[in-house]
Amino acid sequence: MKKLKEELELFFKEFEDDIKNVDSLEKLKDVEIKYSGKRSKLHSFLKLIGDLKKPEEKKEAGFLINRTKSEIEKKLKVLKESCEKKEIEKRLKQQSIDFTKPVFSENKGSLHPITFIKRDVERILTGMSFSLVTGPEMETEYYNFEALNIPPTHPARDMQDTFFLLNGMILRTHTSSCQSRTLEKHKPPLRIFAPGKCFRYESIDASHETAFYQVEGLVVDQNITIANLIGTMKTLLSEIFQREDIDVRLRPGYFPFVEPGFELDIKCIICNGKGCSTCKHSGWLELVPCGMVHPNVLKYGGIDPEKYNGFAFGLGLTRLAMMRYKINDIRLLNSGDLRILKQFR
Ligand code: FA5
Repeated sequence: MKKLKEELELFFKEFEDDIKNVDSLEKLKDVEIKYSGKRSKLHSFLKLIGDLKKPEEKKEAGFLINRTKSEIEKKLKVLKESCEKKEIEKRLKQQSIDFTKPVFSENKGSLHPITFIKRDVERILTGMSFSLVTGPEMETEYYNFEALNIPPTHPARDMQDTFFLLNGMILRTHTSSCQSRTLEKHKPPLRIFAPGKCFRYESIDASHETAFYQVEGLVVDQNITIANLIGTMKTLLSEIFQREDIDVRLRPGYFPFVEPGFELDIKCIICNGKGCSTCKHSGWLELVPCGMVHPNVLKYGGIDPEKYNGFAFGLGLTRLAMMRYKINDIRLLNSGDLRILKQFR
C-alpha cells in the first residue's frame, strides 16, 4: 500500500508539472488524455484494485486512487475554464472593430434610371427658359379634369381609369393637372414644366404600370404657333437622345384640353426608320402627346383666349427611360431587383 501511495504521489506531481505548461485548449486535451483518459496511468491504478485480495486493502487503495482522480479532475476543470476564457479573449482581440475607421462600402447605392432621365429633362428644359412647377399627387377632380375642359359627365374621363379616394379626392391621372393650377395662379407670358408621378387603375403589362412618371410642358403667350411646338419638341428630344437629326411627325390625337391635339412620333432611333421590333416595324415611335391649348382651359384659368394662346405636351418619362436604356419591360423598373438597377451607376 505504501508503494501505491508513493506511486500516486509521483503520478500527481508529474501531473502538476505538466499542467504548468498548459495555456491552450489544445494542450489541455493532451494532458486530459494522459492523466484521466481510458488509457491513462490512472486507469491502470484503478485496475489494480481488482488484483488485491483483502477487502480493507481494496478499500484503502480505492480511497487513495479516487482521491487522486478527483483532485486531477478538479484541477482539469479549473484549467479548462481559464483556457476557454483565454481563447475567447484572443479571438475578440483578433476581431476587434475600429469604429473610427472610414467606411468604404462595396455596396454603394445608385440613382434610379428614371431619376437620371428626370434630371436630364429638368436640366434641358430649364436651359430653354422653362420654369419648374410642382403639383400634388392627391388631386381634386376639378384640377385633374374639369379645369382641363373635361366636365363630370364627359366620356373623356373614361380614357384615364382613376383611383378615387375615400376623402373625395383622386390620385392625379396625369401631370396636366399642373397646367390648370399654374394658369389659375400665374399670368402669361409663361413657360413651365412639371415632372411627377401619375396613377391609373390599369391592368399592368410590359408597357403599363399603375404608377408612372410624366413631364408636363406648357407655354402660353401671344401668337404661338404649331411651328413653335414642333421646334421645342425637336430641340428637347435631340438633347435627350444626344442626336441632332431627330425627325418628328404629328398625327391627330384627341385630348379635350388641346385643340388641335397631336400624337408626336419620332423616327425610330434604334433602326433609323427602317423598322424594328422596338418601333413595331413602323419606323416611328409614339412619344409625346401634345397640342395647342384649348381656349376653354385658358378661360378656366382666367386668361383671355382672344389675346393669348399656347401649346402643351405630356412626355411619358417612364417610357422615355425604357427607350433610352433599352429596357423592354416597365415592371423591371419598380421590381427592386438590384441586378437591373446596378447597371445604371
Ligand atoms: C396624357 O396623360 C395627357 N395628359 C398628355 C397631354 C399633355 C396631351 C398635354 C396633350 C397636352 P396619355 O394618357 O397619352 O396622355 O399619357 C401620356 C404618356 O404617359 C403616354 O404617352 C405614356 O408614355 C405615359 N403613360 C400613360 N399611361 C401609362 C401607364 N399606365 N404606364 C406607363 N406610362 C404611361
